[in-house]
Amino acid sequence: MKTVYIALGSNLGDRVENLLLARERIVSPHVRLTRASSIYETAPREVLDQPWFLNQVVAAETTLFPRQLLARLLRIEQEMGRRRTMDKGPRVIDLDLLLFGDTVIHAAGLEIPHPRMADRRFVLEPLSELAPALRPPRSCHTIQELLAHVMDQQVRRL
Ligand code: PH2
Ligand code: MG
Ligand code: MG
Repeated sequence: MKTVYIALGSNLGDRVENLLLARERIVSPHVRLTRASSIYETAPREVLDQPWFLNQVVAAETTLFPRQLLARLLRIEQEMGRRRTMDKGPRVIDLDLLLFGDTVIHAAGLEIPHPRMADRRFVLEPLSELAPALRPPRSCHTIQELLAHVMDQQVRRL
């Protein structure tokens, strides 16, 4: 059994409903959601010319392997109508695997810890609600410490 953290994001359609539906779908006999952060409205990063996002982070316990959980998340994105058109562009739902216990993976299509999480307040702010003192594997900083460096990015708690 591993403790994992998953980031949810949506900036198209009914964003609150999309997060809710995704959380419901993540749950299975092999994935138990244990905690959910608040929902944050966040300014788009990287691709700036797109609607504001709602972002949230959930903690889960799973017996799945990382690849199995990733496949499950990608499938939920597809079933919820996500079409991959523009990289980092607008989407109904985005489900990113942030951390998988102490596991480190650098493979095509799967990097854990998530390679950009440390630069993103829209991830660190909700994650810090659940695990402020957590130190990602191979990082010398806690989530709370990482968050202190990205406070210029615009987010507001719903
Ligand atoms: N996701 C991205 C790119 N930019 N910006 C915000 N605020 N929230 C996101 O979830 C997000 C983003 C690519 O996954
Ligand atoms: Mg993403
Ligand atoms: Mg993604």
